[in-house]
Amino acid sequence: MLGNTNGPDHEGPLTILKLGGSVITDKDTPETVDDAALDGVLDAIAEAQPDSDVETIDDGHDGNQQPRLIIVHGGGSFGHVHAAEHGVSTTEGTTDAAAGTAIHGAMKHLNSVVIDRLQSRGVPALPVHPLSVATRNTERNLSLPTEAVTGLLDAGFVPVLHGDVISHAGCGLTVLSGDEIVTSLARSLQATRVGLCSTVPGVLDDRERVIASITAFEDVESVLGESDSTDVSGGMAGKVRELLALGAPAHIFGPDAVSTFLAGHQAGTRIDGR
Ligand code: IP8
Repeated sequence: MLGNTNGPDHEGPLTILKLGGSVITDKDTPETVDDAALDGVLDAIAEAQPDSDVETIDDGHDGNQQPRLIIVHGGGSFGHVHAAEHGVSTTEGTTDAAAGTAIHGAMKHLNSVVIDRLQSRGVPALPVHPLSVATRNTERNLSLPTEAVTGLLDAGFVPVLHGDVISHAGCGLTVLSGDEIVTSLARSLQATRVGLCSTVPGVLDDRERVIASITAFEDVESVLGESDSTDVSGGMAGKVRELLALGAPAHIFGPDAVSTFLAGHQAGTRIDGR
């Protein structure tokens, strides 16, 4: 469990923001970006950047107190369409390299759109492709080394990772979801705050109202239903359970609340199991 609120002493607070694939793509049309939605969230990210100039962010040996940001995005109509076509999921693998490049290639394409649009807004975004660094063992445990990400952060960049296919012992390649990337990085890098930008404005109660705060799963179990702890692919119950165990405050919110979240305020549902 993480106890810190600001990361290691010499580093600034670390925020991890996930952009849901359903938010930034048109889920009904294969490999199609939802331009208005993507531009809206990227505008909010650009406006929240304290200083987009890499050279002025790096202050050498004294350490970098600048807030740090990692962006992760999901697959939407890019990765998921190809994954479904090839029967690949977080548990069903493929040993077909062409299937792997079809899924990975679609995600790289979406990632390049996100990166280009962030850079055009002055955000020093650079890609980190999980396929090249992450793996799962036979017990399904994820290993996601962080050096590539921390190296970019230390140099003042904004790393942008994405759901992907990765090697999985005994299965060939399986899907690594953006949510898993977020929780893995939040733990290993002791994130200060985590935000999941989703198509819904938060975790909803049985009358479709946003629940402001969740501190224990029992509080929402009757509304969300049982969660299978092995369900990493999206159900809200599983998501809430994962986020409660994170050791850092997490928020689930809609696209309109990205600015609010990045400004450090309450956005959507705050989930904090500490
Ligand atoms: O949309 C899945 O990422 P997610 C990415 O975060 C692929 O679940 C490759 C389908």
